[in-house]
Amino acid sequence: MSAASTSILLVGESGVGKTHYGAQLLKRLMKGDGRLRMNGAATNLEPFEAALESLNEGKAAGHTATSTYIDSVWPVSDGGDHRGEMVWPDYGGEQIRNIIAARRVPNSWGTRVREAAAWLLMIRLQQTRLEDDIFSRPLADLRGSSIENREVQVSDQARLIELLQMLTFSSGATGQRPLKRPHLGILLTCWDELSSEETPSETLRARLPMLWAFVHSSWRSPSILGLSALERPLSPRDRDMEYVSQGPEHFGYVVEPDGSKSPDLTIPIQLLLSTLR
Ligand SMILES: Nc1nc2c(ncn2[C@@H]2O[C@H](COP(=O)(O)OP(=O)(O)OP(=O)(O)O)[C@@H](O)[C@H]2O)c(=O)[nH]1
Ligand SMILES: [Mg+2]
Repeated sequence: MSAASTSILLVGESGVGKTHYGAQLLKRLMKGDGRLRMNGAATNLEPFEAALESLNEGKAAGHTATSTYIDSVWPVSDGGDHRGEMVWPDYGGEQIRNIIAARRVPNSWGTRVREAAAWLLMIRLQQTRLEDDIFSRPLADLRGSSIENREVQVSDQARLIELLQMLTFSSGATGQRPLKRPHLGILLTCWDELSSEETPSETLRARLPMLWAFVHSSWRSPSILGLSALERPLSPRDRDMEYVSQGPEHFGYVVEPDGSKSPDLTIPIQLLLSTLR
């Protein structure tokens, strides 16, 4: 099997938690006590190592600069037949926002989405606007509001659907639905902020029903998981002394599709990898 056919691309807007997940995952993969471990030399780990240093001090790391576009490629394996590569472009998430706003997929991204066998889309529900959109706003509310001055914004779920449609189009996956390739995983990040007792799929369905429906009509069995890479909020200035004394590797969990929690942060990647045969 060629390396390109088992690569997983991580996609997420700014502030969803890509860098912090990367830092936490890196440590687990190196330690190798989860379902996946590092299987060779990873490239360009600097942004993640810098974030890990902040976590070791009990602090949150900073935002990744927009221009930063470093391909960090991590070879991973489950110790058995499943081997793959995570393509972790530690880009500032504005690049994703720009793709949506400009409706243009840059060449670098075109190549990336074409080469990946699976995409892992990270969404931070707390960051998505829950305001009414045109479909949910009662018409009576519109009466009296000035049409000229009202800024019309597309809802967040419509934006995410558009992003998936653009990426699907540029990947050349224009065949019959549900799509076989690329596989899709959705990771609901910063799960600790949600205080949801439901499964990740139910939570996504309740919060972003149109996106949920789109994803289920376009992919046969998208894997939807929850993630709290840090387990609690951290400040960039004040140190969290428990983090310092216990170490960041004792924090963070994944919520599996059935709702059960596991401290093994490699599960979302391992589940996607196991579908790529
Ligand atoms: N509560 C909580 N906050 C988190 C978690 N993971 C990340 N954060 C916070 O979310 C913010 C954004 O995280 P980043 O990892 O920098 O996000 P990013 O996707 O890399 O963002 P860009 O670099 O701007 O693209 C930071 O302030 C983190 O402290 C988590 O599991 N729980
Ligand atoms: Mg970042």
